[in-house]
Amino acid sequence: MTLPAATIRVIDSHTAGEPTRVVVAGWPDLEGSLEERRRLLEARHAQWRTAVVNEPRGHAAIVGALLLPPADPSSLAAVIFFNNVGTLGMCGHGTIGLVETLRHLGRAAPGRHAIETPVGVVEAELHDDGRVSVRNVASRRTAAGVEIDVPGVGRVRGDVAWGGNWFFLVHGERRDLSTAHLGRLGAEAAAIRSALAAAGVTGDDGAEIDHVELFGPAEGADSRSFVLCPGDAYDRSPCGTGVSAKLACLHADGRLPVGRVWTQESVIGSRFEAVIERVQGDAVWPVITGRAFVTGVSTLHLHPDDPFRWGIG
Ligand code: PYC
Repeated sequence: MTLPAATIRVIDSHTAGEPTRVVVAGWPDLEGSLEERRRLLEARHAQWRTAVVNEPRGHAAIVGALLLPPADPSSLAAVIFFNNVGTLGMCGHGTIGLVETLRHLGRAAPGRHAIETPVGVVEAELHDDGRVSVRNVASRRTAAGVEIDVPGVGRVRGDVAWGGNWFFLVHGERRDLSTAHLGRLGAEAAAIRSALAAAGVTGDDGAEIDHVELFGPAEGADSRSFVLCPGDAYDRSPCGTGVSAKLACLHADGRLPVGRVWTQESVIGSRFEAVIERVQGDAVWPVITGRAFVTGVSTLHLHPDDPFRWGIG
């Protein structure tokens, strides 16, 4: 007897060039708090994750967003973000993509909406013109001027910061942040990430620093960046959680007051506008604004005879 193909309904979008694939239906049930469900997704549903975002249905740059009913009925949604290697605490571009997807489905109107993520509740404001502003979780720098020796790169200095994920923000302004140098940028950033792990440099409670940011000058923006994501894809957008981490570092250095707009450009030239809305102690509350566009509405088929039904890798 041939088993029927499992089907998963997804909606694809991109935010400033970075793809998000929202899973609308077809994922097996997960029980518990959002953090417990995130751990279950990692431990027991890894093959569903790889089926959705990995080749042959996806690719390394796609961030998946499992749409779930919120614990608080006044929230718009709950979400667990994931990629080709695991789950993410938060995702700025993904939240913008999720809100645009819900707008496309007729489930989000302009206004402010709470969205539950494993690292806390964020607020997404859908503007009349289609832009979305994400009031992210409290972000902060946890270590400044960390120096490490990176094999093949040399001595590197940077800051460790939390913006919903853990980041290492490399000091210095480089002039080679362009798509012509993606291979070299990715290799250097990956070498820095490995050197941090080898040197025992972590986020809070030993958390792995799985994102690395390189910075350079930009024309008509405050800064340009290259962001390496955990599965080695680079972020096509300026990375919402990465910009949050950047704002925390700028504020800690006395370089960005509350309320001043910071424009961050990605390595492909797309932009987010960001602002620190409030500060308490060493924590800043960033608001990141960008726009997403729906690019596809599909049903993924996982045929039982397909040797790659669970994706490659
Ligand atoms: O926008 O926060 C973000 C993000 C994280 C990983 C990819 N994009």
